[in-house]
Amino acid sequence: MTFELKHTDPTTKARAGKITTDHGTIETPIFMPVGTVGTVKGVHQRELKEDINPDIILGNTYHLYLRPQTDVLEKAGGLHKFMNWDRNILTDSGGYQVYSLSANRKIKEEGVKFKSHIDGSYHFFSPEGVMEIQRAIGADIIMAFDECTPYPCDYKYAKRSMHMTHRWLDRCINHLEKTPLKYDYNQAFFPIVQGSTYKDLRKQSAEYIANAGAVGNAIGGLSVGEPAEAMYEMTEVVTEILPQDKPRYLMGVGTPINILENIALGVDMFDCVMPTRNARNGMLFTAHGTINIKNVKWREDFSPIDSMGITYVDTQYSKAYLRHLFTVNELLGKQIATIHNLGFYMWLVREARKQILAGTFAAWKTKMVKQMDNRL
Ligand code: PRF
Repeated sequence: MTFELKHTDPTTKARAGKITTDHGTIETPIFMPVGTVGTVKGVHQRELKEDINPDIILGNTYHLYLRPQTDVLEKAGGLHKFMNWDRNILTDSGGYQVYSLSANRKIKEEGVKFKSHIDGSYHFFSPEGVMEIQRAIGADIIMAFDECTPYPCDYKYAKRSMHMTHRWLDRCINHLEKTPLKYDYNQAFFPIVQGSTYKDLRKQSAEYIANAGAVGNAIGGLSVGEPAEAMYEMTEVVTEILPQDKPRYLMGVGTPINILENIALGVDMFDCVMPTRNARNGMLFTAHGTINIKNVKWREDFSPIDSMGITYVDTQYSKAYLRHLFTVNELLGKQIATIHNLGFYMWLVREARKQILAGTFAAWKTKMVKQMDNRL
């Protein structure tokens, strides 16, 4: 994997770059649609490629390990072949998904014992095991096994957890060196900064992660309930330390506004379930704010879903029709809303890139943040 920094914004810390892997190029800043179990929910691979057109999507080790299970993915020749997706894939390590199980897991130095959310069976994830699973899934970018601390988190726990995440990182790196690639393309490995909302811990963690000398770095443990200001403050501390010449991935973030603010702080990669999950609940993101399409106010609004027309659904269907589909709980409603939201998120990061390259990012960001902070 290579990363080429094309331009850094003179007034903010926003960057435009280009990642190249064996599955193609990724223009940054980028948003990665979430395809947890090997599908971006409700979207055909053909629509994903032709209408939404992301350079990279995300999968989850935790879910894929439980179903269809690692051996099936290996027999298929990896996740790309299994799901018929020939562009980039990144897999999260399971560190966050296991943490979300709260009552059903036990974290120890050796690893995490957890109870499956599917059948209640017990499983164990270690840094070593997770590297092997990610080799078998075969994503282009694979993530370190970490502990994502909750918010709030007391200082003592955050510090202890951060040090364990660092020790787990060393174990991931050692084990990866001994674990050969399974397919005929390379895999890049990203370590993850933790440290909760404590500046000194974030600084320490960023230094440790930078020292690992990986081809890209991630920031975890944010967007877990802390105020947005705390998130931005932590991102800023970390991006000051992480190397300039490597991509930076802020995990699980966020709203369109969060994304623009973090791009301004020097983040290059994002993923979040928000555009897809909220779409299935009838929430639409637009350049002028959010829409609850289930609201009665759209009952007789025959105007297009979004006059910007980023994806074909925006102009092919009216708000009244989409509201109707949600009212009668038709599958197509969720599909249309998902394509719309992903189209909008992709537009947002592509437009951010254009504005960075044109030197107009700061003013555009201010305008967009104000504009998107509305309920229509
Ligand atoms: N760690 C991992 N995945 C993640 C996170 C993390 O801290 C987050 C936090 N927002 C989202 N996804 N491994």
